[in-house]
Amino acid sequence: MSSPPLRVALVYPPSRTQPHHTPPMGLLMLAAVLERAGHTTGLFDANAVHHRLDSEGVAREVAAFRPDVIGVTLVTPLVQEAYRLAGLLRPLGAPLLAGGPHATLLPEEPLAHGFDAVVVGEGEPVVVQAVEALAGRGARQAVPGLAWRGQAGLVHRNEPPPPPDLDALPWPALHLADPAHYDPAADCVLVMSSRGCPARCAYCAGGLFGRRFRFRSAANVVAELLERHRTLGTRHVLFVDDSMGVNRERLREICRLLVEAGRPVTWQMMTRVDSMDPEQLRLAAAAGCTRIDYGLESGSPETLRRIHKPHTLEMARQVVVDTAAAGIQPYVFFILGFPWEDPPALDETLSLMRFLAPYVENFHPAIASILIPFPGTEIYRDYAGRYGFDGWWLGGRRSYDAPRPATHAYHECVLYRNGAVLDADFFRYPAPVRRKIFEIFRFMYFHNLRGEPLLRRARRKALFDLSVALSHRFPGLERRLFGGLGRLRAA
Ligand code: B12
Ligand code: SF4
Repeated sequence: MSSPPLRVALVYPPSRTQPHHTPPMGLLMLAAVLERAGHTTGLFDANAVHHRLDSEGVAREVAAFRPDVIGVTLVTPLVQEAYRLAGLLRPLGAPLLAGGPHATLLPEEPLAHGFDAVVVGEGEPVVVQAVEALAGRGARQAVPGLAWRGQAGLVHRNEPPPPPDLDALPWPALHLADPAHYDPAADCVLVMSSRGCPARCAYCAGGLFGRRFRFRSAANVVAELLERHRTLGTRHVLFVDDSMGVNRERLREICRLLVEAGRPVTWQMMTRVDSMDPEQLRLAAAAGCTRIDYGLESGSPETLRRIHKPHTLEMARQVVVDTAAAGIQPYVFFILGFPWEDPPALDETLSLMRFLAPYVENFHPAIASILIPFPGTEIYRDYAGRYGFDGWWLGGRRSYDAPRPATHAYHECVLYRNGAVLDADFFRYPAPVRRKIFEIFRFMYFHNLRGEPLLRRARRKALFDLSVALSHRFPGLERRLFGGLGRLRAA
C-alpha cells in the first residue's frame, strides 16, 4: 500500500435493552481484514456491558479517534437510533458506510438516512475496497456489492461478490476490544465456524448468509480455539453459527480434534433439531460441548408446518431428551403468537414445555419469544399490509427496544424482563391470546425459579401472584406497594 493508512471507526449502535458481554464478532472480522490491508481500525461498541454509551457518547469517542471513514452495523430494531447516530456523526466529515443484516435487506434505506454507501451481504470480501473508495482512493463502481446514491439522487448498486473462502479469512481482531469493557475473554469468546442455513423458516431474519451452508474446515476452527486458549486463557467458546451441525461429518471431525487436543475448552452451539442424533450428541459431549440451543418455536404441528420448520414435534421432544441424556444442557427457544394461533394452538406449545421441563434447566422468556415480523421474511411479506406494520422499525410506537417503564406492574417487569415486544402489538392479539401468552410466560418464569432456594422461590412466586391480582383490581395500590422494588423491575 503506497498511500498512508486510513483510520476506520467501526461502530455498533446503542441498544437500550441488550448489552454485549463479548465484543461484536462481525465488526472484529472486518477489522482483521482492514488491518491486514494496513489500515488502522477502532472499535466503538455502544453496548459493551461495562462501557455502555448513548449515541452522543459514541459520537464523542469516534470524534476523538479522528476517522477517515466510519462503518456502522445495522440491525433492524436498532436502526432508528442508528440513523439518529448517523446525524451526530455527519459533522465529523468522514464518509459513513453501513453494513449488516438490516442494511443488506434494505440497502436504499440507510442511503436516505445519512449514509453515503452500503455494503450488501458479507463484508470481508469488499470492506477494504469500499472504505478506500469512500476515502476517494478508488471508484465506487469497482466495489462489488456496494450501493450508493449518485448524482441526481439515483441509487447505484453493484453485483455482489462471490462468498468468501471462510478458511482464508483472518480471525477476529480481538485485540481491538478493550478487555475492561467486556466480560473476561478467559470466560468466553465468540467464534464463527460456518455460515448459511438451507432451511427457509417463515420468520427467520438470517438471510444475510444465504441458504448454502458454507463452513471452515475442522482444523481451522480448532486451531482458533487452541490459539484463544493459549493466548487468552479462554475456557469456553460460544459458536455463533446459525446452525452449526448441518454438516455432520465436519462436526464429528471438530469433536475428534478437540478430544485429541485434550479438550482445552468447553463450548456451546446453536443448531437445528434435525442435525443431531444420539451418536452425534455423545461425540459432542465427549469433546466438551456443554449446551446446545434449539429453536423449537412451537408445540403446534400446524404451526411447525406453516413456518416450514425442518422438524416435527416428535423430533423436538426426542432431541431434547437425548441431549440431556448425553450430559449436555438443552436450551430451547419458542416463538409465541403466530397470527393464526388461537389459545388451543398456544396450549399445544405449553404442553410441549411441560413435557420438556424436567430436561430443561431454563426456558428463555426473553425479548424474542414473541413473534417479531422482521423485514425480508415470509411473515412480514404476508402480514404487514393486513396488520399495518409496514416499516415498523422507523416508527415510534413499535420500537420495542425499550426497557419496561417503571409505570408497569412488578409482575410485567420480571416477566418480560428487558423487552416490550408484547406492547409493540404487531399482530393485534385478541385478549384471550394475550392471556394465554401471559400464562406461558408465567409458566417459564416459575420454572426458571426452580434453581433458587425454597424460601426465596416461594417469596418470588407470592409477590408475582399478588402483583397480578392487585394490578387487575387496584393498579394504583400495586404501584404504591411494589414501587420499592424498582431495582427488581429493571432486572
Ligand atoms: C450473537 C448474536 C447476538 C448477541 C450479540 C453478542 C455480541 N457480542 O455480538 C446478542 C444476544 C446480544 C444479540 C442481540 C440482538 N440480536 Co442478534 N445475533 C447474534 C448472532 C447469532 C450472531 C452474530 C454474529 O456474530 N454473526 C457473525 C458475523 C460474522 O456476522 P455479522 O455480525 O452479521 O457481520 C457480517 C455482515 O453483517 C457484515 N457487516 C456487519 N456490520 C457491518 C458494518 C459494515 C460497515 C460493513 C461494511 C459490513 C458489516 O459483515 C460482517 C462480516 O461478514 C446473529 C445470527 C448470525 N448467525 O449472524 C444474530 C442476529 C444478528 N441478531 C439479530 C437480532 C434481531 C438481534 C436483536 C435485535 C434481538 C431482538 N430481537 O431484539 C439484538 C440486537 C441488540 C444488540 N445489542 O445487539 C438478527 C438480526 C436481524 C435483522 N434483520 O437485523 C440476527 C441475524 C438473528 C436472526 N436470524 O434473526 N445478538
Ligand atoms: S433453521 Fe434457524 S437459521 Fe435456519 S432458516 Fe430456520 S430459523 Fe433461520
